[in-house]
Amino acid sequence: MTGIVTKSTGSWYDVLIEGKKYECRVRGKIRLEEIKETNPVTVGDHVRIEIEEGSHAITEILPRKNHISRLSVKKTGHSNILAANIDQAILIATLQQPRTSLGFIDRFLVSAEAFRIPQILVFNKIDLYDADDFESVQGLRRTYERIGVTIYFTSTLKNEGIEDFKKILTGKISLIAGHSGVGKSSLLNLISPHIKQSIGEISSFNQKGTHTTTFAEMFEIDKQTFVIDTPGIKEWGLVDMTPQEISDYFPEMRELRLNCKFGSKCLHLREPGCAIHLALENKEIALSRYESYVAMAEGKDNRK
Ligand SMILES: Nc1nc2c(ncn2[C@@H]2O[C@H](COP(=O)(O)OP(=O)(O)OP(=O)(O)O)[C@@H](O)[C@H]2O)c(=O)[nH]1
Ligand SMILES: [Mg+2]
Ligand SMILES: [Zn+2]
Repeated sequence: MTGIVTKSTGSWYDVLIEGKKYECRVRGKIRLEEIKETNPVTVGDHVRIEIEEGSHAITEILPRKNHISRLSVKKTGHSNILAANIDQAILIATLQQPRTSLGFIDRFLVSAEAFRIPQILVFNKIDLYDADDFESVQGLRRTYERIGVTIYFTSTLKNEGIEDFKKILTGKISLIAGHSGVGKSSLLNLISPHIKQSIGEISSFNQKGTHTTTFAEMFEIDKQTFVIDTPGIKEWGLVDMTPQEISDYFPEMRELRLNCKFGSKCLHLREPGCAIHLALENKEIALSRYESYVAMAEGKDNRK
């Protein structure tokens, strides 16, 4: 039998087969294309399961069409896969409680762009934004819409933007990710009566979330529509990528770098008159995006 992993706890997994869920363990050694990861089986994986002595075991992971992963914080050199076989990657961000940094956003987008997974950015908690935040948000909208990222604004408290958010999910498998406390579970609870995720507190000490969702889980909204709620992420480390690969995953650099007079070896860091520098001067590339590129290409520890 083959099915789809809908929940992963690290020790057991829920596998959905024709509308029925089976609790499974992983048997023996599973072979994978990537060797270095902390979680070999992830939500969204298509797997083969067998029944052994009355219990169910995952015996094979079928090839993935894509996956989204980051560098593991706990184990150096290993990556942690958030989900596999998704149609779109949705980052829930906010400018308040807790603020999401542009570096974090850009590393998430690059990780999705590596597999050409469409990206959506949702700024939640707009009820908490002040005038400066709304001004920033206009700038962010220009920066991200220009590179093909769809951007939405929501408030679960005031029930704003929720209908539009719901529409973008229709007919797709969506990964929902972001820092702890940005409101991922709150948003999902609002869009479907079947989803009843626990909602956490924001710590009054540091205005951050308290890691309420502990396991990634996929929910069915209707026959064609699935969402994956994930635990809050503290840091997003890029998995191994060369500067050339990174610039390929910045859509605004992808074409330009082919015209760079320094050729395909150019890192676009300090080379005078390089095509990327010229585009930056002409404001065709946003400064914050270029800064994110530089931090990634130089491999700076800049994960937050
Ligand atoms: N003011 C305001 N608070 C919100 C909004 N959305 C969520 N919150 C609050 O933010 C806190 C965290 O919400 P959760 O939905 O648990 O956040 P999460 O992203 O799922 O967090 P983790 O599961 O820890 O990763 C709760 O106190 C929510 O009530 C919003 O739009 N406005
Ligand atoms: Mg949650
Ligand atoms: Zn260049």
